[in-house]
Amino acid sequence: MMSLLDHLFGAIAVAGPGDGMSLPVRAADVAESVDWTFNYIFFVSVFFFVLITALAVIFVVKYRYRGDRELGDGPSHSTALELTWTIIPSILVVVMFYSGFKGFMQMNLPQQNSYEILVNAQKWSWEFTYPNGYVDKDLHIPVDREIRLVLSSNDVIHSLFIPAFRVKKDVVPGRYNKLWFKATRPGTYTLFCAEYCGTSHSNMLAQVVVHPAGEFEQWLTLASDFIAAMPPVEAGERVFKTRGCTQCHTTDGNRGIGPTLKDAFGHEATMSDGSKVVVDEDYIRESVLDPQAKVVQGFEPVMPTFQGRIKDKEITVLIEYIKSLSSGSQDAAQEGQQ
Ligand code: HEC
Ligand SMILES: [Cu+2]
Repeated sequence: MMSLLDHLFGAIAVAGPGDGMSLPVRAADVAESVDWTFNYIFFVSVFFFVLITALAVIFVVKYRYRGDRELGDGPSHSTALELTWTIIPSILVVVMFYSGFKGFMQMNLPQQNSYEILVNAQKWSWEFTYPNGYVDKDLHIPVDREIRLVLSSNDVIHSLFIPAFRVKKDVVPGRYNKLWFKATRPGTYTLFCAEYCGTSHSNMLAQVVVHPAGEFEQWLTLASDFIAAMPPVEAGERVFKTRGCTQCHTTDGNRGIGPTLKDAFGHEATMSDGSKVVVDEDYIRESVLDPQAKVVQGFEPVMPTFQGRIKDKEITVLIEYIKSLSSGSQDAAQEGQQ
């Protein structure tokens, strides 16, 4: 019983994380007005549901058929009653409209001086490009600052949904949708794709990391320099993860949407036309920039091109990482050098 009540009244919980079961934590400025509107509509609906159902039951019992009786003249008209049931619901729905419209405008009117991050969606990962050109698979933002996301898609319609911020926007190929919000609570939240977009739709997740005041710039500087700061294999692993390669390629020998990259380097792969190719530096580079040039036998040509979206030095460390996944990778590496 307690948990049922929790569930019902979770909707009106005002305070911090874990307080309400029905609605997630509120972590952005627009969340409050969204929740207010939601709760208002919810409780108005509950009130009328209970009232109307109860009256219906009472009337069914009270005025049930009890044999033929003389029916007197019932009341025909009551101005007071009709005014009441017209005016009160009108006020209730006008309040609904007002609060909904206010929240809508808050979300959709451009804000000044916002921090802009480009978002690119593709089957089945997200890419966030920061003003300095750094690209990450997760969304990092500073707290208490207006953020403007510019959304584009490489393939089908996706939808960017951050429940904790109460924002959701379609990501449509061929146009740029925009989204504004201001995060109010540092922490880590989940970003979902909310538009069914194919096989791995349910894995199309990203983290939203809201950095406390002052820490965001630090994070961005560190993150942007990682290739210089890390050994190539580690940097490559990071590129592999942040660029969404893991959505389709495993490194443990299991087949994914694409072939596993374990032991791929230095070995022969068979293409869809029957030809054989040795996986070396140039082949990996070509696979990343022009994946459809050679398609591995037994796989669909679904790998997106990274042409124009990945820097040469990122490809270089990626190659080092893929090399490190092969046993005897040293020999293979040397072969590749010749
Ligand atoms: C949407 C799924 C998908 C993503 C994302 C993806 N790939 Fe692929 N990849 C494939 C498929 C499918 C193939 C096999 C068909 C082909 O060759 O195009 C493939 C083939 C390859 C090959 C050739 C493998 C072999 O054994 O011959 C390499 C190398 C490769 N991908 C590297 C990458 C890298 C690096 C990334 C990230 C930058 C990446 N892929 C991202 C699906 C994907
Ligand atoms: Cu999607």
